[in-house]
Amino acid sequence: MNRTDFKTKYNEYQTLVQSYLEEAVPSADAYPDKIHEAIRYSLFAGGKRLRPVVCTAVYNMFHEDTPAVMPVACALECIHTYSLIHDDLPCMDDDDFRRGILTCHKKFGEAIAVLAGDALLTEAFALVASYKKKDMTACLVGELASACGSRGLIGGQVMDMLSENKQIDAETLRYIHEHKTGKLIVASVRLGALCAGVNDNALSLLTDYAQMLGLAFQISDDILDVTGSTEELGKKAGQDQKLHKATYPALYGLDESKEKLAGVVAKACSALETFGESSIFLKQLAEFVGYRKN
Ligand code: GRG
Repeated sequence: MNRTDFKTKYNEYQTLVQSYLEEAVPSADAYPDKIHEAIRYSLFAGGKRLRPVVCTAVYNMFHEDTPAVMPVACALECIHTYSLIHDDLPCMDDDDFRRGILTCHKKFGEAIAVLAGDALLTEAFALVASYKKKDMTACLVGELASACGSRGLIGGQVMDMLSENKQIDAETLRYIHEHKTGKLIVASVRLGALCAGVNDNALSLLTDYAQMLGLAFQISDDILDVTGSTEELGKKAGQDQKLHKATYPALYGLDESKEKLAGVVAKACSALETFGESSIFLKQLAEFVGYRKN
């Protein structure tokens, strides 16, 4: 699969996700319209749709009926958007721009932004519960819930906040990355695999891949905050340094961070070796995630 084929496939998955979300989320004029306007404002602000694309691609390695996994894939985007809305609030990172436009609280006020995030989190579980294989509902809900709770991304967010303006060690940095960003990416891969009904061995290999993909995502996010522009990122560049955040460049410097990133992308790819040809898209996805521009 060459670069163009990869991009075409990625766009194909993105389009499926976009269409499903359009129908799944109440229209902006549905009563009470203020909350639905806010939800749609953030959800359709032009994100990469990485998590649903990952989930869909993993499912698609084993099954051709790609639309079947959409409720679960789209649930991941709802969770992701909720986390961004809450992360941007004045009581957290206090950001004015996200995905190139005003943050939800800047546009709709803090109370509506909190509620829009809450509604997206809740809606995500309704979507997962609507997955057609009803004997899998409890397993899928459990997987997603544990990725989102205090032992998942909330735990990572807490440690990230508590580490501001502090010198932290490599172990704490790893905890933050594994939880704040990694858990939802790992859940994206595992949910796609569980929906596809893979065996334990395949699930374990895909989980290894997912852990490396999550780490690659976060190292590259840390690097982009230093090397990217506000225009490219759609949010203010240089914020991590300004807030004295725990990051790879802060702990290891830029050059060593780039070396570590290359190692992690390579490990992600090697976890997929046994899947052969069918894993080419996921391998290219690891490179895309590691070396993206936003
Ligand atoms: C529940 C408040 C709360 C936080 C949990 C996930 C998380 C912790 C916070 C999200 C905010 C954040 C800046 C996380 C770090 C990296 C990240 C997830 C960046 C944005 O993800 P992309 O690049 O964004 O996939 P797009 O806009 O493309 O979807």
